[in-house]
Amino acid sequence: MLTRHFVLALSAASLSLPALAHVSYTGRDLGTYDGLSSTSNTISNQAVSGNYGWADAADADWGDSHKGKWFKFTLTGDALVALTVSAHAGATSTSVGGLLPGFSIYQGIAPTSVDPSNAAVSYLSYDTSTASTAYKASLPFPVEGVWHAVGDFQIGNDFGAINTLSFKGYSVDGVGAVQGGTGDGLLDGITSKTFALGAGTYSLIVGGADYEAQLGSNPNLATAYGMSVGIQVSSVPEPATVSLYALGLAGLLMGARRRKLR
Ligand SMILES: [Ca+2]
Ligand SMILES: [Ca+2]
Repeated sequence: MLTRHFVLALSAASLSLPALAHVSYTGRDLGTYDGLSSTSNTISNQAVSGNYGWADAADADWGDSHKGKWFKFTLTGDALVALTVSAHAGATSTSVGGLLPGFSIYQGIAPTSVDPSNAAVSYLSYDTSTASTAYKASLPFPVEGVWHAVGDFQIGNDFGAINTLSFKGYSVDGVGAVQGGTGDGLLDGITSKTFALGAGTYSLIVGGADYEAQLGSNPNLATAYGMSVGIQVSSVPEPATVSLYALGLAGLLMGARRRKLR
């Protein structure tokens, strides 16, 4: 359990202090897109602690946000957004391969507050902050952490800021029922899904989908599992195009029917 409540924001010229495992998007901003053209981006060499975070957060008592890796992206207009999370194929100096990825996306981001009396101090969001603790106390059931992998949740910081993350969907590696959801049909270390989204800023939280891996007997409980995350943004088909297509299809079907009736 981490007890650090804030990180010092150093000058832009110097390296920032590690944010430990509080919610930070540093180095994990997938970009800003207008949805008018097709474009893509990939962030590699990220890692998450343990192979179970997503599945644990998809169960009845939710999960620890520290067991997910947080990314963000911004849309300035409607877009189709395809997200792909892949396990690293093999071990690296800082992580192993073998992640069974699950991810959820939400509209909204975990707040970071800059102390108005001391601009050098910023407060990151985490599960046991004062704001998150008050939120947990307001829930009608006990939770392990504030991360809800298959629904809305709130997370905040010690400065009192708290945001709702509005659930938009998930994708999880596996076949058939996976804790909290349905697998993508192929257990291969990759999971991908396309979402139709409107303008806004979104969080993507990635974690492991191996529910049993959280058992204390698991020797890899705290092992870092490597991943890469890809985003492919394309435009939403124009309604006119869709209806013309639909009209064309209807025409073809009518023609086929007429031929059949003859
Ligand atoms: Ca749980
Ligand atoms: Ca898969």
